[in-house]
Amino acid sequence: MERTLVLVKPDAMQRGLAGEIISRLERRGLKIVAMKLLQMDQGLAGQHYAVHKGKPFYDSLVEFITSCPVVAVVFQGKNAVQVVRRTMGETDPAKSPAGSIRGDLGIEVQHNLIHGSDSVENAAKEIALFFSNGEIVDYKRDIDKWVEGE
Ligand code: DAT
Ligand code: MG
Repeated sequence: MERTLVLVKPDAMQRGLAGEIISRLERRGLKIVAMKLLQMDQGLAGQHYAVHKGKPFYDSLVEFITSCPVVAVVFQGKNAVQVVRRTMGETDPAKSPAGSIRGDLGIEVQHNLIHGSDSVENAAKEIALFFSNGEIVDYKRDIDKWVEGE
């Protein structure tokens, strides 16, 4: 089953929105298979945001993501990557549809509340940055057949 990495970003932590954000994804039917609170350091931020190195917003992005603890979650489910991306909304909250996490809770591009992997390939890489294999716990839920089908 597909997995994806979600980070509840510092702005959401400061605003007390971790529960709201995780809850929206959980209610969608996605299953939490790993979760931790951690403070990202420069090294981890550099690896996580490697594709953005050299962009004008990179330094400010790293400063922001390392500014306070984040909650890292691995969500598992059918089409987990796409489902999380659609539930998040667009990168810029101002352009995100109402009903999405960013569209309902944000207003500005850097403070966009949540990270979600953008492909299955990147999800695997990002999950490995934040979690060891032993920290990811797969399990069956009684409701899985109602959420995912047989
Ligand atoms: P996403 O988080 O939607 O995958 P991304 O991977 O393109 O977006 O960018 C990573 C983060 O960098 C994004 O969540 C917020 C920040 N960012 C992106 N574009 C930006 C911009 N034009 N100005 C400031 N911050 C930006
Ligand atoms: Mg991205």
